[in-house]
This record gives sequence, structure tokens and C-alpha cells, in this order.
Amino acid sequence: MTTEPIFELMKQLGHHDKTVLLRDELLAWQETYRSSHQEVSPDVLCMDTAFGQVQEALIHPEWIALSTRPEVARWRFFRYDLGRGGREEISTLAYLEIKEGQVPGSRGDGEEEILELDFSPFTRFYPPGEGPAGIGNGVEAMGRILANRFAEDPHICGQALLEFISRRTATGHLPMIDPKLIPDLATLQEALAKAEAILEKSTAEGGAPGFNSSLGKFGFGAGWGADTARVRETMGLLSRLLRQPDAETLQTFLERAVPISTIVVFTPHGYFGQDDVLGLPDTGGQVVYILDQVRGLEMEMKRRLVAQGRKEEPRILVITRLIPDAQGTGCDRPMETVRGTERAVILRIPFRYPSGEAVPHWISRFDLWPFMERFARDSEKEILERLGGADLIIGNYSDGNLTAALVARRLGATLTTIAHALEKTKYFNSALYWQDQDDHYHFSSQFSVDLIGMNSADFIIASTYQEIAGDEQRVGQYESHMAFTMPGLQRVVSGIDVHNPKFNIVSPGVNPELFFPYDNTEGRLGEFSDTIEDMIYGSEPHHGRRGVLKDRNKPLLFTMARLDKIKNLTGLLEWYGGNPRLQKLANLVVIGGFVDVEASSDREEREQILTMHRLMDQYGLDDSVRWLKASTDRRLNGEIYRVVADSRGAFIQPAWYEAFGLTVVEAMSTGLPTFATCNGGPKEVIVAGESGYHVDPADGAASADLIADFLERCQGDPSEWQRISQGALERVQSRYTWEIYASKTLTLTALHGFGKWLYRSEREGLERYLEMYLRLQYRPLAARVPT
Ligand code: UDP
Ligand code: LCN
Repeated sequence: MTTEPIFELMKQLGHHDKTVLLRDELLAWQETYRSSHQEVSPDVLCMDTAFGQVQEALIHPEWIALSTRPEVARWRFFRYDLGRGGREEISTLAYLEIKEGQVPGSRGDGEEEILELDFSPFTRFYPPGEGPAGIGNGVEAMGRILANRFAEDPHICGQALLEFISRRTATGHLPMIDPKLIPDLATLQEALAKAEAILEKSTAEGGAPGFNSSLGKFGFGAGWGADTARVRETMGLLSRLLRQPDAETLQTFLERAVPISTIVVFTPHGYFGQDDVLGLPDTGGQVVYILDQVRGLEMEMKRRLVAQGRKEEPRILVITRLIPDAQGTGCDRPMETVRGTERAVILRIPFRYPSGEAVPHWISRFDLWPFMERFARDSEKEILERLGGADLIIGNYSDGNLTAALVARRLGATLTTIAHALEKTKYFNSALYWQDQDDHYHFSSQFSVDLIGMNSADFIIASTYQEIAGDEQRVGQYESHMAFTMPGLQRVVSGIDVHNPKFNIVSPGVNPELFFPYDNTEGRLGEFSDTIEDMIYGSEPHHGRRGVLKDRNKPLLFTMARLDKIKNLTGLLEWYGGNPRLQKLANLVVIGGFVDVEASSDREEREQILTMHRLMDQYGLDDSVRWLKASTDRRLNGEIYRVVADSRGAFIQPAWYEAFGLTVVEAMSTGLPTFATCNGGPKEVIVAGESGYHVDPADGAASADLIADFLERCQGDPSEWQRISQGALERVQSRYTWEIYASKTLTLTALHGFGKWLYRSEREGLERYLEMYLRLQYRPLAARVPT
């Protein structure tokens, strides 16, 4: 018999009329119970147990099953017998089986014919990191793993490294070593000693090394360095690595040795273009992210290739979907160069019906599964024709990650995937109740694709720790894929382990030419003054705006996002409308979607537009709120943030959930104090009280008060505004820049490129398992999605 206090709570919970309760619901229930049972000790009424926080309860009149989280990304499961009073710890598998039984129509006895998935046996070749602190620090973890392997098995690893740098790659890089002259480690060590002696002499004499003629005869080829000093250093690193391997030497050697000149980026869905697309359905931060990312990568690739003494020029191909009926966006153009780069190109390839005919119209990101495999094959042909292969393939979002995985497997390229936003955590219990919404969202296909993407990836890029493993209170997006079940479809016993060293926090930045501090008076874009004046204060009626600000002396509160439900712009309007103090202190400027409902063809957006109008009417906000339709000019937008900063206002990002939130970093980069959602990336981007504040979308009243308090404090003491503004600038400059991003990504490509080579036979099992899953599970599911 258990005597745990929580047992009492479980007995009471047994009367609940729902069968599955998540943590927030449990806490709400606990609160209600507590207020009506004040005689019971608070210790008894606590969802934080000796086994960790309770995350979920499965409820049955005779028993309760609990999932608990003793620490970030670790889980334990228990079953309480309410009749006999016992508690037993149960396995993940047993818990998932019980959980399935909570859904009407499922048996829950483990006997149901259902695909059971377990990726863990295939990923053991990379030992997982120890605890929560190591999660997401893949550079360090991989360096350590590879160096340990080197120390254990110097001959096998040394030979593998020799072969790795002696290959002529499909992308045309000349090898660093001629395998005919240096076939084995002993010869390599001898050759290195001779070369180092020559280089030492050459350095002492102050002359050029006459590299090709003097070192080529020993078997050394391209890529050792642009000058004598660098060649010497690189050779020194290799000698040291062969004598006494350590993580730092290995990382530095690989960073210098691995040539990366061709990158393919997949981003099929939405309207991917450089102008007039932001704010359209499925078209937001991912587009901005990729355009800035390729600029950063091209620069860093070039820097590294030059330092290696290689002649190759960086080439980047961004592959997206060609939309014949492009709605004036330019997404019907097969090719264009990415502005601000020398050679990065956007290549558009159409989706095709089985007949071969191109799909003419835009397709929601939830409906494109039947087209993906064909799209991958067509893309592969283009890549081979244009580049011969790829050193790195980068996937974006579920569809891009799938395509990238398929193509990378066939080309043998290093693969990284970027989720941007995993849909599973955005929707309430979306896996358990998948059948209720599959006609609309097709999560049966998408969640399968996500498993394929994340397990295929050599390394995964995440924008924040939050995205991988959440925090003490909240489960991370990737973490939610560790174990889950989709009754009747698949029981995922181990989907991904977030302790795997493949996980890396590599945060994006902003384009500093557009998003720079408001007090950089020389850089300010005066040409937009009149336009912005008219946008914010103009009184001419206009179908793209509503509301005219009556008192222009007040600071401005500003928000800008797609008019998507999850962005919660309507929520912000309600917070503002419901708080007269805030209305007195500041005006509100909202940029999002369309103001004219007839201009929108997206169902969710239309609903939001109507709600915006209803709230404007209900609270009578036409004198203090200016609502403008989506603004797609990025230079103009940069200046808007700064104009808001001039007014000593603030940026508000009220989303229900935000994976990262580029607008948050954009605002902060201009020195605009920012209040952003406590759910998701912004929780980590902003240090509350230092570089901004967090708002809770579930508590609008408190959020509105927090903003009003800040504005009042600033009225009394303007240095308060300056303090947060300065804090925001320092925070982004130290962490969120594309230089840091590009350097880390290329280092990861080098480390994992070698890791992939070294562990290629161990990986083969995983590849086969994934292939079978794709063919037997994903393909029929995708075929069910209507075209
Ligand atoms: N954006 C824009 N105009 C709009 C709405 C958004 O230029 O009307 C830009 C915004 O500046 C940011 C991106 O679109 O660069 C949105 O990215 P974020 O990560 O904030 O959200 P997402 O849309 O990706 O969910
Ligand atoms: C998608 C989102 O929802 C945003 O939170 C991110 O900032 C954006 O992608 C870029 O990664």
C-alpha cells in the first residue's frame, strides 16, 4: 500500500470526467480542488512529486496513470491502483498502450495491431550526452565523441581520416592527399615529418614554400592553406592528431581541412521570394531566415575556402516550389539570384501530378504530401546537373526536411534539418487525437515525415534550447517526439533522443543593414519618413488600414505578424481594449494580414480579420489603435521599429506559442524594448527585466498591466527605457548574429562530414529502417491526402 501524499490526490482525480489531462489542466483542477478543500494540507495537493512534475494523467475509475518529468528531457511513468492502493512504475511502452485505451475505439491492451517504432537501437553509435546541461551543445559533444573514438582506436580512425581527406568529392574538390603516394598511416606520418621540415626551413628563410613542387612530390595536394604559416599549422594539427588525439585538435583540423563550397537548401512550401511575399499564408520568418542565412553562409564559405588556399567559389542553390499561378509574387520565375550574394540562386521546381502536369496553384503546407517524392527526384536531377552533388544539404520545415533527407541519402551529402516550427506541439494533443483532425491537417503524414527528417539528419539545427528540450516547466518541441502514440496508426516508443549529440543550438540573427539601432542617426532611412508618417498617422480612408490615432503625443506600442491565430494579435487587441490605463499611456499600431476581409483567401486569416474588426468595434478603439495590412518592404519595416523607438514605445509579441520569433530579435536590434510571449523561443531570447519582458498570452490582464507599469516607470524616469533598450541591443549582439550562425554551421558540417564517413557502416541499419518506414508507412498515408 502506498502512503504517498499524492495518492490522496489521485483518488480525487479519479472522479474527473475527462480521461486525459495535461499539466495545465491538472494545475487548474488542483487549484479548484484546493479552494474547496482548504482543510487538506498543500503537501497533499501537489502535482510536483518525488518523481518529478506530473505532465499528464490518464484517468480511469479504477486507476490513474501518470507521466512525470524528473528533469528536463527525462521521463518516468507510474500507475496507481485506486482500489488496492498500490503504485507501480511502468515502462514507456506500457504507458503508451494505456494511453491509447483512453481514446474511444482503441483497445489499450497492447494487443492492437499497430506499428511500433523504436529508433533507439539505430542511434547508439553516438553515445548520448549526460544531462540537461549538455543538450544542444553538439559541437562540443561530437568533438569529444570523435576524439575518444580516435584514442580508443587510433589505427582505424587514422586510416578513416586519411581516406576521408584523400577522396575526390562529387562536388569536385581536389583531395588533400594523393592516395597513390600516401596509401597508409605510416607513409603519412613520414611524409608529414618531411614536409614540416621543409616548411620550417622555408619559414626561417622567409620565402614562399613552392608548395606544389616541393610538397606535391611527397603526396600532398590541395587545401592545406593559403600561405606557408597556415600549411604548417594544418600539417602540425594532423601530426598531433595522429600522435595524441584530443577534441580541440580534431575540431580545428576538420574545420580547416573539410572543403565546403556547395550547399543546397530546401524550402518547398509557401511563397518563397524576395519581394511582396511576407505575410502571405505559410510565408513568414522561414523566408527571411533562409535569405539571410545564405548570405551569411556564402561569406563564411568564401572566407574558409580562401584560407584553405582553394580555388573553388561558394555555390548555394535554394530549391523551392514553382507556382505557375503566382498571384503577382514572382514565384512563377524558375530562377533568380539572391540579392546581397555573389552566386546564391533560387531555383523553382513545380510540383507535378502523376500525369507530369505542373500543379498550378498555391497549396497549403498541410496538403502537399502527395507531391514530395516526385519533387525530390526532380530536384536531385537539377542538383546533379548544376553542381554535381552537394557538400551540405539543409532542409527547412517538415516538407523541406523530407526532401533534403531523400536527396542527401542518394547523393551521400551531409544533411542538416531545421524545424522552424514543429506542428505537433502547436495543437492540443495533436498526436493522440490525430484522427479528429486528419482530414484537415494530415498530421498522420506530417508527424511521420518529421520522424524521418530528424532521424535522417546528421545534425539538427535548433534556434534555442527551448525548441529542443523546453525548460523545467515546459516540454520542448523535439522532446515531445521522444515517445508518443497515434492510436490505430503508430506507437512511437522512441522517436528521437534529445540527448543525442546531433542536436545543436545555432540561433539565427537579423540583417544588420536593415535592423540597426534607432540612435544611429546617419544610417536612418529618411526616405521613408513621409510614408511612415502616413502609415501611422494619416487620416485618409484606405482599404488597407483602420483607426486614426487621435493623440499623437503618446508613445507607440507596436506589433507585426502574420494574421494567424497562433500569433494572437486579436488577443493583444483585447488586452489593450480591456485596459483603460494602457490606452491612456500609449497608442497601439498593429501590422498584420489584410484589413479588408475580401482580400484574403485563407480561412483562418479571414476569421482573424473579422475578430479584429469585432474587437475594434466592441472596445471603441478607432481613436487609439491603428491597424495596417501586412507590410512587405523590409527596409521600411526596419525604419518602422526605429520610429516606434523614437516615440519611446515598445514592441509586443503576444503569440500563444512562438518557435523562435524573428520579429522579437528585429525589434531588439533596433533598441526597441520588447515584451514577448513566455511560450517558446522568446522565453530564452529575452532575459526578463534586463533585455525586455515576457508576457503570458493566457493572462492578458496581467500582461497589459506589465506593459502599462513599464510605460509609467519610463514616464517617471526615462533612463528606465534606456536601460531596457541597451539591454536588448547587447543581448542580440552577443548571441544572435549570422556570423556566429554561419561559422557554427560550417564547423558542424565538417565534424559530421567526418563522423558520417567514420560511422558509415553503423548508419546503414538506420538508413534501411528509415527507408522501410517511408515506403510502408508514409507513402500510403501521403497518397490519401487529396490533391
Ligand atoms: N513580416 C513582415 N511583414 C509582415 C509580417 C511579418 O515583413 O507584415 C516579417 C517579420 O519582419 C519577420 C518575419 O516576417 O522577419 C516573421 O518571422 P517570425 O519568426 O516573427 O514569425 P513567422 O511568421 O515565421 O511565424
Ligand atoms: C517559423 C516560426 O514560427 C518562427 O517562430 C521562426 O522565427 C521562423 O520560423 C524562423 O525560424
